[in-house]
Amino acid sequence: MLNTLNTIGQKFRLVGEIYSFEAITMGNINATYKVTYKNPDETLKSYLFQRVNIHVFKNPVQIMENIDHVTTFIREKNPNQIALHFHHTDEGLNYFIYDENAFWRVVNFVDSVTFNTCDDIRVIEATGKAFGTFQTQLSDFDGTVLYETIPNFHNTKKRLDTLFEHIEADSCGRVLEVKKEIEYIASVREKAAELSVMYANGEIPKRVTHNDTKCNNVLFDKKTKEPIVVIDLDTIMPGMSMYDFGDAVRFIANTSTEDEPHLSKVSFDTEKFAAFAKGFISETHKSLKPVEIENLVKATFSITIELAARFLDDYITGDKYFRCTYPKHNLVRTRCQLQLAKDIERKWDELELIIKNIIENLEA
Ligand code: GN1
Ligand code: MG
Repeated sequence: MLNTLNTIGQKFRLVGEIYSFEAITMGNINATYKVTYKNPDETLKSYLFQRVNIHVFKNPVQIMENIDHVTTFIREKNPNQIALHFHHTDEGLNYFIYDENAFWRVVNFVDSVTFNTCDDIRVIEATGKAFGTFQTQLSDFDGTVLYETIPNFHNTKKRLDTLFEHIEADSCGRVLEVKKEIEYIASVREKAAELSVMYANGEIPKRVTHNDTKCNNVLFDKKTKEPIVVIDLDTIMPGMSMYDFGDAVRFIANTSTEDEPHLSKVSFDTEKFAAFAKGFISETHKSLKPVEIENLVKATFSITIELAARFLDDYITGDKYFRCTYPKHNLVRTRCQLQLAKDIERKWDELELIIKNIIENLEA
């Protein structure tokens, strides 16, 4: 590994010598290493080396172009804000293809802390603000220059159709085991797909969205716990604003982790939901249309079902997409998301009321 990292570092013209490196296990798709260099003057500087998963991102060059467009835009608009800094090779590229299959990129390491679960209401509200600000910063960005790097990424209807096709095929013989899960998904299939159908029909505005708004995609200052920068820009594409909201709360308002095997620990925390919503809506409400605000709860439910469907689809087709650390990892993830979706369904009216109150307070 050290040899590979050395070659990559040279390609990106990093100075000094590798002092230490470690694998970062967060993230279900790409492989990431924190690599620390000793500069000629003995000081240390760290970078993140990332090998992009080209099975998932079929055209990684397009991703890097998207990232370049978006980070340049944000940097020019907010010169004082910390932005992601990707390194370039001698050829002026922000990626390097090593051997045939390895697509590498290098970004400066930002000393910070991230949260996989979070109980601090203040931090949750700040996360909402960070993703809301991110979206408003891009509200005048020309989304037509962006590639749709994973087509239909958050097309819930298509995701569900694909799942049911794969259930029909049952290529790994795992369908019988997940009958109950399939029954529940089938019972909410139409409701969960509704917003994606409206979006396809042009009834919901097309925004430039992040599309992976887990709270661990925000870096926080270690001391102040204030957000520093939104990261993981791999899936920036045109999309629905409310899905960014929904994806964030399905993660941050879960009382447990995304792959909690003990379902009794999994529920949807309305207080955390309220805190995130307050932060997000305070930043975005001026630019959002009524149809986007009115469907925030439905979006939360829909994307939770969508992710359950994606995990289940991966499980019944042989675990080829998401990184699994044990054999039934995708099934555990599916069950956890379904538990959460059921709880969101139960609390639906209460959640709508929370949104209503936030809007009323902002208008008052
Ligand atoms: C994947 O690898 P990571 O954590 O950035 C996935 C997201 C899922 C997420 C679930 C490109 O993101 O869509 O919501 O796992 N990214 C891709 O944890 O599929
Ligand atoms: Mg991601």
